[in-house]
Amino acid sequence: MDATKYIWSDGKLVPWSEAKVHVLTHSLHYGSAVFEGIRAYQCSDGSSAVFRLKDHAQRLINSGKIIRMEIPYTAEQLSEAIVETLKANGMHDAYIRPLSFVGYGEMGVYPGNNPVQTIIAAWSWGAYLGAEALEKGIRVKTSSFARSHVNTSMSKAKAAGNYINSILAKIEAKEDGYDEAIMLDTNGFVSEATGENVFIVRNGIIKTTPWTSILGGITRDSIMTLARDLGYTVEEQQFTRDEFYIADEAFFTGTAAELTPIRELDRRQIGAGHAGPVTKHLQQEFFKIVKGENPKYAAWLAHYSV
Ligand code: PPE
Repeated sequence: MDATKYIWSDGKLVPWSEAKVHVLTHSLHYGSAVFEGIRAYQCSDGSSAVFRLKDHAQRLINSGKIIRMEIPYTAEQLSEAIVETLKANGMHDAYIRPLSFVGYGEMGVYPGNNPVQTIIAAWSWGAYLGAEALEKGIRVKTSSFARSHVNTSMSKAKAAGNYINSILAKIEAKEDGYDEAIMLDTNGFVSEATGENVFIVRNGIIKTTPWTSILGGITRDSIMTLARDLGYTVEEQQFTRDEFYIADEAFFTGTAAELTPIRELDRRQIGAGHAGPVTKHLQQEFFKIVKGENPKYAAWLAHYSV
């Protein structure tokens, strides 16, 4: 990651290298932080736009609510701060990382009256799973680690602590020679990947896992809306790994991963072994939307100029 100029820190723009915390920061010890991943894209008309800015800001607040962390900003205030950060850094496109965390004060699991701090960083982040991945698709393995039970770690919160589960699965997948892992839920159904939601296409029907043990991905929601608008049937339904094996197409969605095709799961080739026609269609239309080339979805874009 290349440094940019400033990080927003509770209302102040701090030089990148000076945005620091104490080593006894509560969140560093217990994972008591919530965060967002947001992308801004340069549009075809030369302007720039943050994709679904308000929805991301609101999800940060919701994540805080779930883990009993009160973030002292409204979604509007967070959205303004995000745009301010992009402008201060002169960024036409960016990956944006807001983070709210429990700061220095008392130690112990109980967060007590420790301050809740918020920062917003932005940097350039290219294709998350590699430049070729968006084109050719990736190789995936079913993790030996299950996604947490719905009453274990509150997956609807984008909480730092939840990512230990993802880190375990990601290390295992990488070391076993795969690009990414999918995790099953504690009932054995496909849940999501380490930082992406998952879709399969079979017999013309698009399926994604229901909003149970997964993060409610904003890209997932965008793709479901887009696909339905394009006339596809989309079902939020549980499915098993063996249904995945015989899917015609499969892909991941996420802010970082965008729409990444899956060409293999557990050494079974998925469909033709490269991005299928539905995947390609949705990917093309998605990239048009984020670049402001489809006026139908103008409400998803928060334009700004640098
Ligand atoms: N599930 C998980 C567990 C997840 O972390 C993400 C985003 C998603 C689904 C997709 O959500 P959305 O971005 O709203 O469509 N993962 C973020 C972090 C990735 C990272 O390595 O850091 C992201 O894509 O920004």
